Amino acid sequence: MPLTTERFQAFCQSEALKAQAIFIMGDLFEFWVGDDAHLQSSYHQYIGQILHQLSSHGVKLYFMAGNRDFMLGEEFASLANWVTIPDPSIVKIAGKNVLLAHGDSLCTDDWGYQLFRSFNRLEWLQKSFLQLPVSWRHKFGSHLRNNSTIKYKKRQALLLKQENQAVDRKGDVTLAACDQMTTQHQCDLLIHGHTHRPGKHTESLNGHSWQRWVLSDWDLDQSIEQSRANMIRINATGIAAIDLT
Ligand SMILES: [Mn+2]
Repeated sequence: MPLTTERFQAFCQSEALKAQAIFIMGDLFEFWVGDDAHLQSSYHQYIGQILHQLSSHGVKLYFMAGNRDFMLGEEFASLANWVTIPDPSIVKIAGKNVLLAHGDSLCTDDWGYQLFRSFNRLEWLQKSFLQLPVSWRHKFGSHLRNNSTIKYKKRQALLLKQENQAVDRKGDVTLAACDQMTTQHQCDLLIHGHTHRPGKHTESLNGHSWQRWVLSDWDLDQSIEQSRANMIRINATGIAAIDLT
């Protein structure tokens, strides 16, 4: 994704420099099958160096893993010079408590995925996986990535035809999961990505309400009409979604 990569570099060297802190909300990479498998690639080295450069200007970097790069480890973290934070996390930004989540754990209508997620987060399973040869892991990672792209494209096609409401629901967060997370963490401002449905929502369930901001994914390697990349900026004047295409 050369154009997307180029925009990310420009972002790190312009917009991001104005911030005190940057929170990367996961799925920075298409897939990650262990630091040793990626740190030999010049591409991943390069991304790490761009981030390191940004942090050397005094911008604090935080990373929350997504469903594609949850195996990102300490080696890359020290290359990028970021602090890894758990999913979800509460952070205080410009005096506001903000609940940050990648978003996949909120898609509770997709129980098949949730089952897969509960398996792949097991520490012993990850450790055994990392024992496999790098080439096997790469094959496995790209296989999963391709499957998920096919699933996503099918979902988008059905959405266009508006034929299948159930498929539509599986790709989005549920009201119940958002209610549960915001209640548990006593925070009524939730920010996540993952669903590819950028927006701002005011939602409520049983008299409890919260605000939910959704980030877009980044893909500038599509046609101009389909290009997308945004960020959410929080400062003393409030919260704003900013288009970066
Ligand atoms: Mn994701």
